[in-house]
Amino acid sequence: MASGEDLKPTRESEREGNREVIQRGVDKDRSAVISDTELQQALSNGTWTPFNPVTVRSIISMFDRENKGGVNFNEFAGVWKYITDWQNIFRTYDRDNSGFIDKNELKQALTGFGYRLSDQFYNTLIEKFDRQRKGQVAFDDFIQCCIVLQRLTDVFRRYDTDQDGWIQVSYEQYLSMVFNVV
Ligand SMILES: [Ca+2]
Ligand SMILES: [Ca+2]
Ligand SMILES: [Ca+2]
Repeated sequence: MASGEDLKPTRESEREGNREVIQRGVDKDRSAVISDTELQQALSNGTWTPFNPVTVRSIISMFDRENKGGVNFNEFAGVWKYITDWQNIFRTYDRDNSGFIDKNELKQALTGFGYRLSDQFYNTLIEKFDRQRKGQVAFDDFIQCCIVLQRLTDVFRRYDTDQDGWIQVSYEQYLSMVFNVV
């Protein structure tokens, strides 16, 4: 980049009209498609560890309409907005600005999204999504936690037609439910 323009996506994305600059920077091999690897390299989870590849895959597949294993520049606009929205949410709930979401912050976030979960279940969530074994979750793992929770809840709701929080499913229904998510 001329004039030493900073390509850091987190900062760029906050400015309107710079999406094209970001896209060119992220599309390292100039294929006009942004792959998992290219997106992963462009993203930061706020620590020195690589951005969760499972989260990257989830996000790409949400916006990749033709199943091409990446997103074109048009779809990338959606990807970038999605990630920026999550960044804002993460910052809002990371009350102590630690760069991590601890159990209480996660509780406030998910309660804010409308989930009603027990204290014990928050321990389960942290254990499951805390890839760095810090007892709290980084940005990428926070997104992953929310995506998985949302998908599982959607599947559950489809069966819980009377919305009482209970479902009765057969073995094969149960398998289909799980296959919808994994
Ligand atoms: Ca590419
Ligand atoms: Ca925090
Ligand atoms: Ca029910």
